[in-house]
Amino acid sequence: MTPPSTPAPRPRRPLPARPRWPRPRAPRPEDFRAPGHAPQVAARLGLWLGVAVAVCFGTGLASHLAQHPPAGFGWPTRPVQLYRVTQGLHVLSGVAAVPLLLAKLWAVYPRLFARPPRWRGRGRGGAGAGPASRLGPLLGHAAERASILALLAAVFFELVTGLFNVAQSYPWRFFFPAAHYAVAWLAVGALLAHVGVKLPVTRAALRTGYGAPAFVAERRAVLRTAVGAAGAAVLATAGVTVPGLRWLSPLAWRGADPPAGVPVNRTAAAAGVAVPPDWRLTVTHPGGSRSFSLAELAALPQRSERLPIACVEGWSATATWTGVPVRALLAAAGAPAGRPVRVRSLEGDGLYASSVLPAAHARDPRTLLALGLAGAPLTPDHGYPCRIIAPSRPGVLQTKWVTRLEVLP
Ligand SMILES: Nc1nc2c(c(=O)[nH]1)N[C@H]1C(S)=C(S)[C@@H](COP(=O)(O)O)O[C@H]1N2
Ligand SMILES: [Mo]
Repeated sequence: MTPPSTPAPRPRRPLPARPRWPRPRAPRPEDFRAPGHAPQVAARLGLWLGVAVAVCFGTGLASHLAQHPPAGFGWPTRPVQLYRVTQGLHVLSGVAAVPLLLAKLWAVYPRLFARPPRWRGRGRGGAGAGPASRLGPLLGHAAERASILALLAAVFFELVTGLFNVAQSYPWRFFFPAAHYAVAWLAVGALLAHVGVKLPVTRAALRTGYGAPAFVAERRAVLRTAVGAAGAAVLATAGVTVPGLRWLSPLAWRGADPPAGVPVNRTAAAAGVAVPPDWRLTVTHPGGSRSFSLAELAALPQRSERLPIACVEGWSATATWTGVPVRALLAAAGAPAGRPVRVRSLEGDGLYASSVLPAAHARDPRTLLALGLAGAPLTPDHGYPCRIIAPSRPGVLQTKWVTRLEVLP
């Protein structure tokens, strides 16, 4: 037996040269090649978004004025559906803005990778230019970033808090109406600055159609998808306020509650309201006062009106309310006409425990102290024994469980 021969060592082949990967670097705007990232798309999305935001801001301001009328301003009582329409537009334009904003962000986010102009080295100032000539572009870049951050923060805050509000969820410590109103001004200021800065780019992008013919189809598709998504979001929620659309709106946050088809925003139990057996309505005015039992109110001439409750949360519902016209009631109490009236409820405290009927609403023949809804006495949750229902008025001011009307001097 011969021992197994050990094979002669083969000559070592040299390892292939290690491939030289390019050094990793941060992405640049040019790396994002999808045709949808074009200024032509961003400009058009910006227009749609601008319209949605303008409607949202204008109607939001209207709602603020209706709830907190400054001296000398009177929110009109006609058309009867006015507040319902403005608040519906407010909430639905906000809903439309969500997909539009996301699409706009997608279209422009590659710009976030644009690098600030160089501070040292080959500056833009050219040979011999000192650092001072480079400070301008650098500051400009920083200012642009800061303004976009402010714009996004403010708009996101408005859309997110608005959506939480319609869902009646308040997972924060601030007071929603005040914060939502204040930040709206920040958002609009930042938006106006942004539009001003971007106007030349936007104009140029709109003038060049969709750009190179090879990209037209895809750029159009991006735009259509975004606008289609906004439309779908509106239809999916519009039934909350548009009569007849409820069947189409699976995301409507309020339905038509039986039996009257009017949702209940705050139940009597939630408000801690218990009607005492000796309940009376007191009407006071500078010249005296008078009180009425429920039977006495029911014995006054009654009037029925089809009027909507239009909640600030965007939902609305029309129903037939029956009761005593407030102006007739004030006259029966010997109160002077043409004055604003404070309405107080049985709710001890709470933000909506009282409201003020402006003079125009107090003398409007369609403003009722309602005792009934849809042909039946008010249920406790809708405001038994009586509640205010006035035309073109935010729901939050349609005070339930009324116990006192104070004609203001
Ligand atoms: N006293 C009192 N009235 C109130 C409220 C309240 O909380 N307390 N909520 C208001 C709000 S926000 C709305 S939208 C309407 C809803 O009326 P409804 O529950 O009969 O639909 O009542 C208003 N009246
Ligand atoms: Mo409301």
